[in-house]
Amino acid sequence: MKEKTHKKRIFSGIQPTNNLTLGNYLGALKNWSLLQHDYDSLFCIVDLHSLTAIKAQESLLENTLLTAATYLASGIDAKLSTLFVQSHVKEHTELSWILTTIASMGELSRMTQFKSKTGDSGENAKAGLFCYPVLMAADILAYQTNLVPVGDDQRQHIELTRDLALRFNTLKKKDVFTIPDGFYPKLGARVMDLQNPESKMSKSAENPKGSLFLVDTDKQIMKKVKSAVTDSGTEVTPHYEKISAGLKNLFSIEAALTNRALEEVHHQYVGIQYGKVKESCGEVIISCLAPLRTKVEEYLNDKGELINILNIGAKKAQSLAQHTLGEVKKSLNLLP
Ligand code: AQP
Repeated sequence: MKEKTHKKRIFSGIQPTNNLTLGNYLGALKNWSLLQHDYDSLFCIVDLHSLTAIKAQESLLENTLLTAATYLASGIDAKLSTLFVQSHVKEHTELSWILTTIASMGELSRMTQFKSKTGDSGENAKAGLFCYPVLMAADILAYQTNLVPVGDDQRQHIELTRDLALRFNTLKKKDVFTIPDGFYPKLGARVMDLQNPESKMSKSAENPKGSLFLVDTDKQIMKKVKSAVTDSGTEVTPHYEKISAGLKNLFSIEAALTNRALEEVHHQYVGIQYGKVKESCGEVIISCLAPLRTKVEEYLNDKGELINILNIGAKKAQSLAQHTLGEVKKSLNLLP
């Protein structure tokens, strides 16, 4: 049960598997920096999750600091929010184990992210990827979270988290866990890959040309936007339904970055040649990402301060998680 606090609580995290993308920014970070003013906010760098991407382990340390710098550069204020690294709070893994005892093989094997990340690896599919959503549920439930601001791809994991929390509460006939809700942005909840607009933009996509990284230079951004896949047409038509997924993606990105309605952005481009649309959209993206990139570099220049912020955050987070774990263990009759 939650300790007395005036504000509702939000929790969210990003895996430090690589440089963060524009998808991570629009689906998660941009929202977080707005919500932190109204909620008791915890933002985690979920490094243990990224161990499931074996390749990511090579640069985990650098990417953890880069992710922390990106959180701060996106407007997360360490004085308002608790910013910390998942592996610094051991209660996440402890609670994860407890939750695996009530999660079913059936529900975990239905997770689309597990299916897409394991592909046809069959018996070689890693158990860590299978249990990934349970660790995510533990991350959220350890803090008696009310709201989880994430992108659209996380809906299924949030549903599972709610199911596990409800199941545990029902089994123990007690509200041990707060039941969290997902919070999805109206625009930018699913930024698509520029080269394959049927798939979402990802940090660890095989083809980096389809992902706009927050550390990309102006030149790289413009090059990627100019080579974004659209369709065989030449200029934007007034019928939105007839527009290709690639163009819709560019319009949605521009709308989300400039806080305008999608219809307004589409309308502005009706009758304009695709080449010009891409150039203009590229300029908007550059004008938003360039200042962010400069701030990331500034934060990275003082790694000591970054580590200090993360240590303070871990202490605050751990005291909250310990409280929940205490209640959980009591309800399970584990000897104190
Ligand atoms: N394309 C996207 N559009 C909108 N939101 C997105 N998010 C991720 N991609 C998009 C949101 O960013 C947060 C990061 O989640 P994560 O790092 O835990 O893992 P993910 O969802 O699997 O993100 P990636 O970028 O695709 O990472 P990799 O390649 O490492 O698996 C979440 O809130 C997510 O919704």
